[in-house]
Amino acid sequence: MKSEETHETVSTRKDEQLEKHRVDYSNQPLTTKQGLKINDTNNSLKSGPRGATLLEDFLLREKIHNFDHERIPERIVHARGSGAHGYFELYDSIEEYSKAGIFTDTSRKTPVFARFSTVAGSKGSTDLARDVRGFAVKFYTEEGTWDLVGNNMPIFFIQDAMKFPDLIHSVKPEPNNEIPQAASAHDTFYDFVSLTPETLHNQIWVMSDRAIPRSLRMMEGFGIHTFRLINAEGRAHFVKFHWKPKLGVHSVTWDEAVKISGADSDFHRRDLWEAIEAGHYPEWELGLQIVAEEDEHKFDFDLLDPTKLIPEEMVPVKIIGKMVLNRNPENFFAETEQVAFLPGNIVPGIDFTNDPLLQGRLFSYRDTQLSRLGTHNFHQIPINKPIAEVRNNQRDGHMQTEIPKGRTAYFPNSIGGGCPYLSTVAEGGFESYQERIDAKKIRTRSESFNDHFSQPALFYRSLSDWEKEHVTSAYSFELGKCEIEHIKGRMLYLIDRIDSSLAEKVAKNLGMKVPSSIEKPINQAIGADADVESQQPTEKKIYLDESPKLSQAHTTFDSIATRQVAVLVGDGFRMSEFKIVKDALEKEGAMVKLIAPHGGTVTCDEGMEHQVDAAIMTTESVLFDALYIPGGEPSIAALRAQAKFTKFVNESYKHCKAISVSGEAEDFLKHTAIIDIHEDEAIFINENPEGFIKAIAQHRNWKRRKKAENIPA
Ligand code: HDE
Repeated sequence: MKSEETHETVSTRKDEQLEKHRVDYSNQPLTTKQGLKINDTNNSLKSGPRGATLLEDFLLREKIHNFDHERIPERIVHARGSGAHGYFELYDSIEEYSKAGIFTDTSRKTPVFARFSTVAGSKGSTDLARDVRGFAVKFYTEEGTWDLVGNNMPIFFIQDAMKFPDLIHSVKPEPNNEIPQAASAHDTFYDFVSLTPETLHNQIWVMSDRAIPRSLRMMEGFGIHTFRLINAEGRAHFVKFHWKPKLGVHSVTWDEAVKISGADSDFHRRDLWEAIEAGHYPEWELGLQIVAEEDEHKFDFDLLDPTKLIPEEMVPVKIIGKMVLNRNPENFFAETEQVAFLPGNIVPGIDFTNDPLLQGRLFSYRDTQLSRLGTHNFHQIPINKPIAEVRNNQRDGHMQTEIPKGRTAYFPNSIGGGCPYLSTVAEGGFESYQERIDAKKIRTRSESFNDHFSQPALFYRSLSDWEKEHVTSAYSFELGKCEIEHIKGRMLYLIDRIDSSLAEKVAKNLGMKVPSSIEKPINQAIGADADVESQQPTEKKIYLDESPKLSQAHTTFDSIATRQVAVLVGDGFRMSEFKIVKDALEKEGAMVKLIAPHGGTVTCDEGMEHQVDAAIMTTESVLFDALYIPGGEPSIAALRAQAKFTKFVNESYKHCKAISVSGEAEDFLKHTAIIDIHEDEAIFINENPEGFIKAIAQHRNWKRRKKAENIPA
């Protein structure tokens, strides 16, 4: 912080910094890159009106040259992403654990930029792929930038960075035909997974609803690795970082995900953008699981193993602050595409551990920016620029945008007065945590990492019935897409070691039997030199019966804020009924959208015109959370005249959504595939909106699911 500044002014410093780089072309003449005004940007310079284009045409060359180079390589993983600006605010100081300014100073609002992403798909792939979601946050703190580069699942597929290229090569489209895009359901992925049982924990999370979120605003985030917090006395505690969404953790069903991919493949990106534009700022609370250094070995798993989580029932999450995202980027490329996250970006008060996955990431992210952004000066790109002052002797290279003054670019120096000078720890200089190490240099995996079945089994045991059914269907779908029998067999063998009832159900769907043994050692992937025997997976342990916090059945169900409610109407719909429901829904923050047989406007029975949000031919039920149909004879007749309205209702029912109807709309329901309109807890007929609102907040009426499965939509 500069001496004349307060924390309040610092909180806007990132925005002020970005403002210096923003350009506004309104009311300005068009120029070349050299500032030359131009009078024609539609025609090239030719030898006569029908003649050849001349090489001399510097205007054409400059324009096409720029165009030729507009794209940069997409991220090798996490290519598809959406970002937003916001701030982080601390509730109470945790100086007992960390000396970081962001964790001790409650008067600060630290600017942040967050980017959410899928992992496997390309930049233009669907948002609704079954996949892990990236959850990366850049904190522009006063002591330097801290990046918390996490995912929406608390564990990872592999234990050592060395295996990352193998994992990613196996999940990406197959190299011979570049198929399938943004999908793990293919042979190479399951070949790798079935030979690498450490993947099974993250794998079962990907089979769960966590892999198909309803919204980026409705998913948790996790730092995954165990990190360290360091206090002012230099004492360390282990820590795991958690982001808890204020709106709870909610997902769509696989059937919806497949259909959303066709109806609006930007569904998550649009949802985030529109929520922020509408002033419904997404919020997450930051929580910490803190473990004393002396308790490092008291768990049944290794804290350094990134395929393990610490159940919240064993170490509760301490909520310490919140992140609010309140501003969309001005320009997708300049901000969301060029943002460069580095797990190695830490500040005094936070430090790494020896987690071998984290250790490898410390190299990878800096390195990858070179091929993506083309220069080691990527920290000078506005979105990446720290708000803390940057002064050092690192010089030159591609796209150096600063002009360092003076004769010296080395340390120590006397000509430059010894500047820039070093800071002591007391002055805020960074000092790595002094960890005692007494070991052999060795290329191996710790035996304490060998338990691959206990936690996937704990996860599965902790799920509700409907979540378990979704996991079963997901495995059946994914393995059903594999063509090679022995790969499916190996997977069934491994799933059986997680949970036999799950394996039996999946095997039945595949038309196979669960094998009692497999031919090759499970860990053949370890390699010739490794001690294969010592690294075989151990038997499943049960150290906790269930961890309710792992199930989405125990998330927050108290709000319908930002939920999208479709209202099906034709001309002549009954205004008095509609108004009561609309007002009640909007009071609770829901977004009410009119869907009509045509675009433009619809006229209600009171003669007023209402703007249509979407004509039925341009939209689908899967883009909404709930459905309301007001009465009015002509309106209902208009809905019946287009079969897609019936499909809309059938699908809303199939996906277990809350449905409310009034007046003649009750009759309309009788022409759909719904049978028991009077018995369903989330179908409301001529009732006041309170029950409907509660049902929307419940997200889905899973009790309906068996009947819903029979709907042929
Ligand atoms: Fe990444 N990862 N990763 N990763 N990762 C990248 O960095 C890598 C891992 C994560 O929105 C890349 O700048 C290795 C775990 C997110 O820009 C690359 C290993 C976790 C993002 C890379 C991992 C993540 C990335 C590609 C194993 C959760 C997107 C572009 C050692 C804790 C950040 C880039 C954004 C991106 C490497 C494992 C999360 C290639 C080598 C574990 C959220 O550097």
